[in-house]
Amino acid sequence: MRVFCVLATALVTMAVGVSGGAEMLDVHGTAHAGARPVPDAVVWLEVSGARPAPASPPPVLDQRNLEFFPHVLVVRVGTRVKFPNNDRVFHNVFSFRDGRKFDLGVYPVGAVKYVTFDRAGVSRLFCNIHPGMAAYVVSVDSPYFAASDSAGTFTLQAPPGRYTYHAWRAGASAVTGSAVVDGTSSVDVAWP
Ligand SMILES: [Cu+2]
Repeated sequence: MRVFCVLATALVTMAVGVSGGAEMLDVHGTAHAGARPVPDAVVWLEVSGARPAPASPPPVLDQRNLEFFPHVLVVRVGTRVKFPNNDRVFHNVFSFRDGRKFDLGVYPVGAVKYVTFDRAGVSRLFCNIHPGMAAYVVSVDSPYFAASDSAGTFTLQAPPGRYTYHAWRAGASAVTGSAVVDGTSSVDVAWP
């Protein structure tokens, strides 16, 4: 019984977090293209005058087994992203086309480098040693965002209200729509 109470309290705390005095609710959603689920879709809620990102451990875009992980990382504008080499071989990370342009050079196993994504946009990342390595960093001008999992589902946290959402996925046009955050409504993100 005691274990159950502790667990129940933990679940409630997770579902209704408090951030800077504003109540935050979970919003669940699915991303799909026709009937097919879309993994690695990025969804964010439009806000004006959002407060600066709180200090937190930097999100990680890892290098291991000759891959970047995650394949798609979504961060808020101004976020410093950590790029460790946790593989068994040298890697390089560069982005030259869109978004944040940089080249971290070739670096050895165990080394860590950082990039701050200071503007909204999509950065395409590659390794100049391994042509098969590719990833995206999507930086959004909102504190309320999520990326979909392999089943196309996602959960983001936001204060209650009505929002416009934006959604991105690789190789398709961005879509937009309305989202209600009330603790029960879900968000359906659909590409044709
Ligand atoms: Cu590489």
